[in-house]
Amino acid sequence: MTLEASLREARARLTHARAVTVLTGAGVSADSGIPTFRGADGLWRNYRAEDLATPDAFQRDPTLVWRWYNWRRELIAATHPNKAHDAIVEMERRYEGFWLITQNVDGLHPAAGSRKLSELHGNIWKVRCTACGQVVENRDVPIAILPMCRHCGGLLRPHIVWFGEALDERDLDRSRDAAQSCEVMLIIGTSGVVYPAASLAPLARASGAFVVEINLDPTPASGQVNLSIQGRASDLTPRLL
Ligand code: BV8
Ligand code: ZN
Repeated sequence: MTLEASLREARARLTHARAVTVLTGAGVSADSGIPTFRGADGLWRNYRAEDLATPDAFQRDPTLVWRWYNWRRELIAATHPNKAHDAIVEMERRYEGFWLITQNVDGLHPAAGSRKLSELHGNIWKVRCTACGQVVENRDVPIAILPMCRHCGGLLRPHIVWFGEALDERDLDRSRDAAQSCEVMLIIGTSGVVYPAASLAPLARASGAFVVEINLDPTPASGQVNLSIQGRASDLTPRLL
């Protein structure tokens, strides 16, 4: 099917939909200049996820982990939402039943104006106290290392879900509900390898949704969706409106 035909089919499905759910990954922020995780310019290229985005790494060397997150804060602070983020905000306005599920921690979706969203893996602009659990927003670039809790003096960590850590149950429940109740699910810019986020598209499909993937490269999900459209999220997402 040509690109034009695929976009036409996706638009037709969206026109008749009452409820739409969107799932995004790092590919939706790539055109804002934020490197993805597993692509050629991937974030993990210089670091291995296992070395840094884990509770053990933070336990072992919190300074190294905070240095890595400061590097990402500086990177992200210089970026802005792109046309893909804006198009998703427009969808939130158009559909009475709308939910956005993002795996991204860069905060570009709320910055663009998305409100009906779950940040499944947390948000780089929030910190959590390892002692009292208080979560606060902190936009220092860089954040002074090692940051301590104003409330109790405990060590602060990024409010981000690391590998081996459980996702927030409410976020997961809300996301599963949004996957099961939508007529159309858009999967945009994710390699579909990280669980449990990667289980949401099959869940939507099994619940009868028409699932559309927009991604630069084929992914393990490409064969399982109803429509797989290859291209840049910032180019294709606005063309779905
Ligand atoms: C958990 C935080 C259990 C760090 C991240 C089976 C079931 C359950 C768990 C597992 C399982 N198998 C393995 C696991 C463990 C693990 C996992 O899934 N591992 C994978 C690697 C195999 N899962 C976990 O550990 C999760 N926790 O399950 O805990 C548990 C339960 C109860 C009690 C205790 C424990 C936690 C997962 C969260 C991990 N945290 N990040 C940080 O970000 O600082 S994951 C990390 O990968 C990022 O958050 C990112 O969001 C996520 C997914 O990556 P993508 O967004 O897809 O990015 P990627 O680069 O991979 O792909 C980008 C895509 O975009 C590419 O396809 C590319 O082609 C495309 N693209 C590029 N440019 C563009 C584009 N597309 C469009 N336009 C463009 N311009
Ligand atoms: Zn505290």
